[in-house]
Amino acid sequence: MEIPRQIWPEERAARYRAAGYWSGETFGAMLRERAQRHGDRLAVVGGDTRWTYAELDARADAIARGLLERGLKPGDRVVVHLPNIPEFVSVIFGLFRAGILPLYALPAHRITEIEHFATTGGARAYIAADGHDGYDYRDLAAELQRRVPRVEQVIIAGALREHDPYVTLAALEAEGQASAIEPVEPKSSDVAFLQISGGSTGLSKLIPRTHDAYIYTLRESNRICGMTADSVFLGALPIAHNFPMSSPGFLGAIHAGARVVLSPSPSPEAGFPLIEREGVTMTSLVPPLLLVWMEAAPASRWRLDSLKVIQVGGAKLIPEVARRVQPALGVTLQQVFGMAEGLVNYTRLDDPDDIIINTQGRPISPDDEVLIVDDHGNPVPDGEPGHLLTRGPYTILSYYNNDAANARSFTDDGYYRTGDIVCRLPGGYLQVQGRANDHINRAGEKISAEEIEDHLLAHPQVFDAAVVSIPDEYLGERSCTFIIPRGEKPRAVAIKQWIRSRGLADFKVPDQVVFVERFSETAAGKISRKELRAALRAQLQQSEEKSA
Ligand code: OOB
Repeated sequence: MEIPRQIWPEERAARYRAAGYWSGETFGAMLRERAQRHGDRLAVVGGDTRWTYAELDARADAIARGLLERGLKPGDRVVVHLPNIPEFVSVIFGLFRAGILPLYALPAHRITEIEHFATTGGARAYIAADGHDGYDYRDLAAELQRRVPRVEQVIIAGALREHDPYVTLAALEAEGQASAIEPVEPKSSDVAFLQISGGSTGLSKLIPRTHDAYIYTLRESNRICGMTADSVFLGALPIAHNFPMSSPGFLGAIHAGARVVLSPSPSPEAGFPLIEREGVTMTSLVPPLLLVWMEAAPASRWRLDSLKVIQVGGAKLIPEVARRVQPALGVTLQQVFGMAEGLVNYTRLDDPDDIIINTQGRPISPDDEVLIVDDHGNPVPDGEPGHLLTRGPYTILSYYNNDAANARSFTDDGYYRTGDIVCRLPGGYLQVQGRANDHINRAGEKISAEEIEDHLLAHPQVFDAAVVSIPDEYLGERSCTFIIPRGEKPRAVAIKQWIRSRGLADFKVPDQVVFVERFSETAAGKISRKELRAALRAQLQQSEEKSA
């Protein structure tokens, strides 16, 4: 399998370099520079751990050497499956420094997803915590190595059980400290890591991001969001997500020489005490969590007044909620509309309230090219909804190792088809209207209808299944699965249990199960899955309205 690359047409690459967007810096060099400049300042806080920039830098060095000692090579891929613990940060900087590519899995992912990432990414190693949230990742590691023998090594950030054939991160670091290997700095145009896509059609795709392009977004995000060396960023959402990673996120904080505080959970119970104790100034939330925080804040015994800015994104924030953020939490709201493939939009801190409340911001870069087109690819007038296509200095040109998805998702002239329906307003601000494709955006977690339908069809008592998104007051959207039973009707709980038993993330378990005798068909005969899902959604909403 080839090493992941992203190669922009030379004319565009030259332009982005000349404009100073791509500065030639790598992640490894970035951390080294910050450690030299303010080595004694705190970089990462989490649990009982408090690492300065100098300590983080030394750990990253040891991890890089330890990985190379163990036979991993620059360009190799490693699945990183870690919750919000300080080791997340030391591990990825160790990998960056060795030129080895982390592939970020979410803590919620289970064997089926991890196997898919390891296989499509051609991963040679798996780095996981011992346990988190009542789940033991060491069991997953054993199953992964059985299924994907290419994953030769398992590194556990935590403790081993007796007879576990793995190495601990602590042991790897000790090996690295004793090693004389000198890691070779990758090029800034190299791919630094693989992100995973929301997976609108079928399984998640792998997103290769280069040092140059990603560091550009950090630098600009910091400027736009007011992240400085004096900021304290709280990682409340799982930091493997692109949003809390880089908009401006914990990597923005490291770029600024600021402090990163990691919360084991995004709940107010976990986050609020950390805000008071560490003097947190900034965090990022998805809309449903924002609601929970707004609800909890007035009665909380923790002081939250250090908090100045909250980025909210990942799913649509409704204006009625947006309007209440400043009064409820005493912070400036910043809406973020972004995607792991690249393009990120922000409302600016000094934008008028109307813009902050009613739009999802405008692009980071003057060279982000945004096209809004109708179903035939023709541009629509400003203010009218259309498909959002984009290219620019940090939006990818292709997924890794997936020709079919690339043919679908990119135009011949290099635009990424986002799948989002948006309107462009004066000043280039975008308003998200909806989506063209069938995924469910459940509190910011993206679920592919097709992926879940495939698992449901494997159930012996399922004749046919359709998964649709239903508007939900709390989650934004919830997932509802319609099932035509085969033979005896299964129980709804059995269907949910089935999805769990398939080794999938918990957020993919259907929120609602509805049994139907058949799917309606138009007079013309069979209808597309897309039309079918739309018809089922309308049907359910009608019957719910009637019963309300
Ligand atoms: C972020 O990244 P992904 O890759 O998990 O999901 C991207 C998709 C977008 O295409 C859009 O459908 C939806 O998530 N989305 C929003 C939104 N922000 C993202 N829909 C409505 N309003 C918003 N504010 O979710 C992500 C990546 C970087 C920064 C922020 C979010």
